[in-house]
Amino acid sequence: MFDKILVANRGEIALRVIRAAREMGIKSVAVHSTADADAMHVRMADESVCIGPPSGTESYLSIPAIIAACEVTGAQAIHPGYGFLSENAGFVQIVEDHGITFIGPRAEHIRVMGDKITAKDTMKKLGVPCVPGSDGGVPTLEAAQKLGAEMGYPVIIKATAGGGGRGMKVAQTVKDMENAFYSARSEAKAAFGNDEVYIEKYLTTPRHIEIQVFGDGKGKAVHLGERDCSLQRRHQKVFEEAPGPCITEEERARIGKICADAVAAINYAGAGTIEFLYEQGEFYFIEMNTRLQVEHPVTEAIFGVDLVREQIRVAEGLPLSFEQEDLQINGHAIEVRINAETVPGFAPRPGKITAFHAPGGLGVRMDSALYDGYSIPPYYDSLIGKLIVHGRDRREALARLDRALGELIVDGVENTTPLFEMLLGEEDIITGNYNIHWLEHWLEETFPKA
Ligand code: MV4
Repeated sequence: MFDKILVANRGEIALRVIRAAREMGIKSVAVHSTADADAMHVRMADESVCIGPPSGTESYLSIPAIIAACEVTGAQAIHPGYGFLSENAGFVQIVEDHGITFIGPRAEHIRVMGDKITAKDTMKKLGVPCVPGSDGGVPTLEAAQKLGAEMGYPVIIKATAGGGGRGMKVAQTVKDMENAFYSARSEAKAAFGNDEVYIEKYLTTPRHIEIQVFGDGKGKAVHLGERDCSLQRRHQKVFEEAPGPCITEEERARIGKICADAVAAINYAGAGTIEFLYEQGEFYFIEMNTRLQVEHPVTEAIFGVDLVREQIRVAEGLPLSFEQEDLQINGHAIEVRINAETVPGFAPRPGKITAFHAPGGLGVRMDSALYDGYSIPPYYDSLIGKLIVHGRDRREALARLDRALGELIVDGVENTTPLFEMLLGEEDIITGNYNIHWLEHWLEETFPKA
């Protein structure tokens, strides 16, 4: 059993991990940059270590500083949160080489899923349905054109080192192929130092449905249903819900079992998310995330489980604390991301919080590291809070979201709260009738040329 863990992150996710640790009787160590000396995660942890200057590269991404912080505090394990070092296989290797436990999957699984061609090939062999496309990398324009002709347009060209929407180009017709192919390749080279690309049939109006999985690292795994994360802007999710408004119980059981069996077969350890595009009743694998995700609380709400506690248990070598049959969905949950950004421009707005009041009451959870008088530093992500509501059904969750947004006070910095008040008035949001393009179209028509 661990008696002390280090949290290699900041903001609300650092609090999330510190809270789980405390409930388990485990002491926590916060690390922080000089810009975060007054941050809530530093106050809430049992101990803290300053690991560097404001820049993320020199602090939360500094592997030597984090390993040293573990050594001076005697922390036996590291929880990476999301972002930063959470999907860095090299970091995991170094952590393990120092006799410290990484709370997350093995380096090998992070590496496999980080290369999107290898991830897809692995999933395909494990029986997970994938988007039709090239078998592996496409080395030349001629090969790309041949595939386009065989598959039919539109097609999408993706960087194997990409993910999360970076380095993708759509070719609507054969005429676009030359441009799309070479620009995808050169963007990939510039962004990732790897110009390998692959090609898929482009799905025009899918939803983004992701399946939460959890493995014990010893061949056992479960799924915790899906989240619909289709409401995104420039590949940044803004609103997530579980269960997916368009997914039937039969579809969930079928794709869920496929995903749980796949991760069980590779002895996957801990939390993972298998991302799909969903169109006309079919699931198409696109990527797997080997971390705890920002939107994990909607899954926690409907299943009544603590996913961070479970991650820590699996890292300690304990079995999963639930079987698939124990996992029953109760009601509906929605998360909205409160970002310190303008609406509708989404320009970052760091600055001082002059008043903060978190909503409360039945079915309301606010995960935030804000407090009155806190200054949001300009160096990091603009996520300042997640409001998660849970109701007996989707209608109740929506009503509760409306009520909770009314109680929320975040004064001093512009933030995305007004966006959600507007979205709750939209028929398509009320009925769940949206896809991955809905939000950007709505923003364009609601805020013309803004
Ligand atoms: C696609 C696609 C359509 N067809 N692949 C964007 C992020 C990355 N994870 C995969 N992405 C997409 N892949 C095929 N074959 C459309 C997208 C996409 C998207 C996916 C999920 C959520 C929002 C999106 C917004 C634009 C494009």
